[in-house]
Amino acid sequence: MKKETINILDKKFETYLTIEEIHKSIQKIADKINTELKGEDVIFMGILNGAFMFASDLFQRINIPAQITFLKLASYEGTVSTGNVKRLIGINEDIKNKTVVVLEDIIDTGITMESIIKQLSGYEPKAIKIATLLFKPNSFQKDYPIDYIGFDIPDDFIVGYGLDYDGFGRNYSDIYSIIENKEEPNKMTNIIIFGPPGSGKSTQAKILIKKHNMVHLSTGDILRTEISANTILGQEAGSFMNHGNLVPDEIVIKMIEKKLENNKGCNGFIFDGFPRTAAQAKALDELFEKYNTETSVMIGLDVNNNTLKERLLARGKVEGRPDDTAEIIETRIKVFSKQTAKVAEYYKEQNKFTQINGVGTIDEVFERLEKELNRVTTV
Ligand code: B4P
Repeated sequence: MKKETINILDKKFETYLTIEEIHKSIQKIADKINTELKGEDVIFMGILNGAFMFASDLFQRINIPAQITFLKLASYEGTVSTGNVKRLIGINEDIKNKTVVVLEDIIDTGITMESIIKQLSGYEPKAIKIATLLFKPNSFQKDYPIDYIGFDIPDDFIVGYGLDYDGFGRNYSDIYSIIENKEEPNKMTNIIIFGPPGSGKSTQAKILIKKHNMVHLSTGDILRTEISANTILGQEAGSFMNHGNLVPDEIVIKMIEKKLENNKGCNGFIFDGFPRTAAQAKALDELFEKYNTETSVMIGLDVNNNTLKERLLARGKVEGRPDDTAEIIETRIKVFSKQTAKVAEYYKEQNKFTQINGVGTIDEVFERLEKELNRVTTV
């Protein structure tokens, strides 16, 4: 995603969610509501001012009979101080026995929403559901359920798409997060070597780390070490690997999380064999965000299937790896095209994917790899 910077009053913000991402997420919420609340007497209640854009975009996607109204929170006047709790105004409709869906742009501590629920309960609706476009899990202090969430977000201050900074910024269709006081991004270079089994990922990664002072993370190697040490993780992973299948995401992601934690502050990582699924790619982005860094580039090695099979069968003869047999190699190549190839799309969308020809001698391929990396990164 290309980040755009905007100024609102004295603050600077950068793109956080684009309108396309927002609409995609709202469509998912609408699909869920259309299914779950079918046959119910439904009334949507948008909380002003922030939720007006969300309410409008969501309501357009609702295809079950439903009403919509808007409510505002106002401070109590002339009475004792009530802290942050505000009075709900604008409930003109009879909501008795109806299913109310409260629409909020953002929920953080959850205190305001708790007060809304309490006040609405007095009108005896059949049920109260909550839909919020944005949710701050780290700030949330309450324990009531939130039925529909567009995005979980960190504690940053955000504007746009109905959200404001001192009354301004609501008109932007994208959502922006504040950049003031944010740390400078970590100067790490993080490279993902990508390709089918036998394309030379490990082979090239091993040469690359000799030349650059970076940390090599090969999920295949880490898993094989666990297997030979006969750890619980190894026993579990072995049953998948020996059949040529992928090890479940949660195992691999936890493993990577631990490695990143142990190598905080290094110059950068070279990943080979990871990420292999969209879930792993997403998890890596989230982990990197925690360390204030990001993927620099994914570089693909393009090799035809016959060459892949020849290389892996040759390695099978020499090293005797249990997954380097003709039948398991076929499975691994199929697993790659079915489950892993699409990971490249994830990085293409971020403009971070590039590819080189992976056929040739190891040195020839390395030369191409170095040239491409020099072109697109600072290694
Ligand atoms: P990996 O260890 O990643 O094994 P691989 O895909 O076969 O590639 P590798 O990197 O070892 O081999 P390379 O292409 O360098 O994965 C093994 C298994 O672990 C997976 O099937 C899966 O079960 C599990 N797994 C790993 N990561 C996972 C994840 N993230 N999620 C879920 N499961 C995961 O080299 C192959 C051979 O070709 C070598 O012998 C090499 O010498 C040779 N070679 C390389 N380049 C050559 C060249 N240019 N010319 C001639 N030979 C070459």
